Amino acid sequence: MKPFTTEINTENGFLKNAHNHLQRRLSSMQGQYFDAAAYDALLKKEDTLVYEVYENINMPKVPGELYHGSSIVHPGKVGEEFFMTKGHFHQVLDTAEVYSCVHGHGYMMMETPEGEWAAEELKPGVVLYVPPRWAHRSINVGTNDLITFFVYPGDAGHDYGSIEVKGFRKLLVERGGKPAVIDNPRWAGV
Ligand code: PAN
Ligand code: ZN
Repeated sequence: MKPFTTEINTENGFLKNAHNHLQRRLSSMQGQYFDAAAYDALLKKEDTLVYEVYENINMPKVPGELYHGSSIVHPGKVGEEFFMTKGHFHQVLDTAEVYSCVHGHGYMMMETPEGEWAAEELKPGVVLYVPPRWAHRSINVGTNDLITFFVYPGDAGHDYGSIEVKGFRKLLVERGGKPAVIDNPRWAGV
């Protein structure tokens, strides 16, 4: 493989020459938002685009490679809960990831299989290190697109399994006009 460049548009997150463009609409996030009635009502109106990812993943799936790209979470809410990515553990749990925020305002919600959790604020200039073993989900709490640039090892893979079933332990919702962390009522054992 030869060196190559791509170019990120810091206003809209578009990654020129990206190998892959993924779009996730509300309909592909069934069961992910805690307010099911609000989800159904919103989906009835429109199958809104929630987030997009431009990625360079055409390299071999080996630890020495670095998959990278941009993630754009559009602004919006389902009930009180902010628009967010599905979120995942890495399939190879012992792999880390770096996120750099280039636009907008959000949080990264994170947790380990052992029950630790953390929510770090994302705003332009912030570089976040997601250590090995920490599941991660980007959440847009602002009124503009939340745009991040991410880099992770080529062998990491994605494990959506447990999060699709019960979500993260904590949710980020709007309370009194501000983002607030609450317990996820759907989380098994709660
Ligand atoms: C990112 C994420 C991206 C979309 O590339 O995959 O932000 O989020 P979901 O994969 O949770 O839908 C990353 O963390 N890769 O490892
Ligand atoms: Zn990841």
